[in-house]
Amino acid sequence: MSAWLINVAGFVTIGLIVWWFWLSRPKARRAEIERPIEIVVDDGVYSPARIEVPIGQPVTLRFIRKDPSPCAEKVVFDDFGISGDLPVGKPYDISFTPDKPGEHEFTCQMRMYRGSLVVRESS
Ligand SMILES: [Cu+2]
Repeated sequence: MSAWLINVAGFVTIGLIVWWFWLSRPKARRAEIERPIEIVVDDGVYSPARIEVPIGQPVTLRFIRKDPSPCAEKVVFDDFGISGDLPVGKPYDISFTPDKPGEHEFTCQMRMYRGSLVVRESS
């Protein structure tokens, strides 16, 4: 009876290990993709000004605006119909899933700040 129980416990443990690895791996990959990409807004430029992301994967862009001038207030992703009002000195996240390949400009409202989001097609 006790040997049977030990066997069951062994199988349960193996099952848990398999389950853990199968489930934890995709999660780890996801976490990497969803890690925010930080973009500093200061002195008339976005840094970095060019960001590459894979197509069809959720992405979070974290804007950190240091420039208090009203020029830097908005960020607009024309091609995706997304815009945001950036607070000064406080991170502001824009999360979306880029579904259009190619290079997409993002700018401030007056198009003085300019950056580009490059959406790579999966190979
Ligand atoms: Cu501007």
